[in-house]
Amino acid sequence: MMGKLKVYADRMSQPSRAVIIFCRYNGIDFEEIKVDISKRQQLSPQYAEVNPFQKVPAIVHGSLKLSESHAILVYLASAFPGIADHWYPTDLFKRAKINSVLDWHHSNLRYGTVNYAVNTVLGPATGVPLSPKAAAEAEKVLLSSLSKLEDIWLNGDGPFLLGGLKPSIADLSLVCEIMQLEVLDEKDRSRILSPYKKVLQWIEDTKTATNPHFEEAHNILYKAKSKFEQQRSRVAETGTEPSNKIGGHAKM
Ligand SMILES: N[C@@H](CCC(=O)N[C@@H](CS)C(=O)NCC(=O)O)C(=O)O
Repeated sequence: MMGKLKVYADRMSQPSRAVIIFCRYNGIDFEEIKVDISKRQQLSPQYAEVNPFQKVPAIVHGSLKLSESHAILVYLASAFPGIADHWYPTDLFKRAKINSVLDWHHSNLRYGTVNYAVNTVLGPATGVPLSPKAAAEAEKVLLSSLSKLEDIWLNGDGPFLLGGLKPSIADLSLVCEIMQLEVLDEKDRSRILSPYKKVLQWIEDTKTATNPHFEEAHNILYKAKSKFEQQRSRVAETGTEPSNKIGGHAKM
């Protein structure tokens, strides 16, 4: 018999949140084991036994140890009974298109989002200096990805990716990614996202479709957002750099 599913995660990590929300929404019985990136726990020898790549998330299910959130979501949607078909359809054409979105995500939306957030906000909190040049390059990738989302992936009849009427694992993964932009200065976040009306609506639709689990998993991010806002107003008032840190020496 398979033991209980173990999910190794840090909720400040967007792919970790996607896996947690999927498990919670679908009533999968699992144990969440926090791997605190701010304490560099992902680099411990114990965690390397679970995931030799030393990133979160990862799962252990029976003798299976699995890293990479997309592979994890595909496995969970396929291995657990009673998961609604819309998450990862059995129809091969639909499944292939979802895989296509997931592959695209890594080097486009995720690349742009992570590098923009690290180089504008998360950097100092994670021991990495801000780089306006790297941020400008990341912004180009991010804007191009958002416009591809708007014009191509969200160009179907339904409210979700590929014209879906209900969310798939790709909706969950990509929306969790974009949510990382919550930590930005509001004027940057709004400048980046506000031109993409379909994207904004799709974020809301994905939240609604997966709540209360979506908001519950994002609470930590909302807390970090307000901490960063307070830091920014302190810097604006006093001209001094923030001393308190959120996160670790890692990419979120
Ligand atoms: N492609 C991987 C990305 C995993 C990843 O980059 N995780 C980050 C947190 S979002 C991490 O563990 N960073 C720790 C580090 O770089 O040391 C996935 O989808 O699971």
